[in-house]
Amino acid sequence: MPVLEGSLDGAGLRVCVVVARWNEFVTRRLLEGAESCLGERGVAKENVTVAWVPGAFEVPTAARWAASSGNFEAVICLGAVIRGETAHFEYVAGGAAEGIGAVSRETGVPVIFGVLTVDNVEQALSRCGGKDGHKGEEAAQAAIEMANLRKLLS
Ligand code: INI
Repeated sequence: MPVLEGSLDGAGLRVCVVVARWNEFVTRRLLEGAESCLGERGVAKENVTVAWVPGAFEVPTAARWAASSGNFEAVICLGAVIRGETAHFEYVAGGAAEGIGAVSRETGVPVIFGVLTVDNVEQALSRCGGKDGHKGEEAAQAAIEMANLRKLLS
């Protein structure tokens, strides 16, 4: 029985990182983690494109532009939606999650969900280099693995 797994070798991959400016003090950390992980895994600096958007709600739209361009093997979506700061948390977080999933399924390009949906700032910071790991790095790793798995399966 064949068992396939995408490697974590990023050589030759072209990656677009879509990052929300809202809560930039968090999303910039997510971006730094993603960029350093991509570099460590062998993705060339010139093959990483960063696209800033206003907030998490806009992330799926830019991700679709990138995914359907044919220019990237993977798209990483980064954002931070913090419940305490918005009365429409569910709409923003849900819209981002639903939209990102839809782009990935409809284009076939791995579009990785690196949007934090948390209750407060403390939880957000602990997930971008604090005690709960680094979601930016995790998203970058998932992007490489999925891009390489796609090559094996299609
Ligand atoms: N966008 C975020 O990325 N995080 C948030 O916590 C947030 N809050 O709190 O409202 C947020 N709102 C902006 C939203 O993503 C859109 O940019 C805006 O509604 C314009 O469409």
